[in-house]
Amino acid sequence: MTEYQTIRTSAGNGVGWIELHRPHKLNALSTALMHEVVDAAERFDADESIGAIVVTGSDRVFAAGADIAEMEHKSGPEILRERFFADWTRFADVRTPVIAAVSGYALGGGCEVAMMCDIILAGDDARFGQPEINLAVIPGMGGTQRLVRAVGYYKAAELVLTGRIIDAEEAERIGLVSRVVPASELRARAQELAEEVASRSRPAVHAAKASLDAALESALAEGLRYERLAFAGLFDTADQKEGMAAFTQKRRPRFSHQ
Ligand code: CO8
Repeated sequence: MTEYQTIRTSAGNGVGWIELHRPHKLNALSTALMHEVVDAAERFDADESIGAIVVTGSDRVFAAGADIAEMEHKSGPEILRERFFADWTRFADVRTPVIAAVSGYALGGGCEVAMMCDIILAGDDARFGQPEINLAVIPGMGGTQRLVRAVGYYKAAELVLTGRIIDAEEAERIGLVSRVVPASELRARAQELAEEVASRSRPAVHAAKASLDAALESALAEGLRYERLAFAGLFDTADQKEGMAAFTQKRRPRFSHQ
């Protein structure tokens, strides 16, 4: 495993874990942390043995947002010239499904990182919000875009315009999280869920993730065309033959991920 300063990584049973680890700064997302998360995610993505990635924080905090101390004195042109935080798009672009396992605060950039993931599993102590308006800025890592798509315009507008922090129950009710579990079980449940995804045929999983992304990024007709082509493409995989043969032969499939 690579040595990282701001995250910890581990892997087992087809699942790669990325744990945000800046305990004294509530896992504030620094540039260094972004580079390490992107590096770890891309390494797991390139690893044939990994079928799902989990991103998590500590029990107290997933991430309290972008590192305010790092941003405080920047000018607008600097943000643009340095392409400040632009590399998070590489994290959002990995083809392997990513599960955010959120305990405690997921605020600002923390909430935005969670929304870059495919599934958000929340401990019952989780808190979500886009409080940037209190700093006289706005979300800058996709918050205004992904939150609208996740929960609809009116709820997103309320949260972004007031900076209100919501609990896990409300986040589930409005569709921001996939599922709420007892905080004490969060890691075990995330591993179980990730193993379930990792056990499926990788080509099908990658095609499913890409098609789901197309739903967020394109008009319906375009998305339907994308899905149809992706569906047809899977009929050239060994796993499709195995999956359908196993069904007709009433046995469990053995996927080769080819
Ligand atoms: N950045 C830097 N340091 C932070 C951050 C942060 N976002 N959040 C907490 N910390 C630090 C505190 O400064 C403190 O450090 P120290 O002990 O050295 O003084 C330590 O973490 C502990 O924090 P608190 O004492 O504040 O802990 P509390 O339990 O009292 O409060 C909160 C917890 C409520 C989470 C509080 O820390 C808080 O409100 N944090 C800031 C939340 C926030 O505003 N987040 C949004 C940040 S802006 C953003 O994410 C924009 C992303 C888009 C960037 C796009 C660029 C192009």
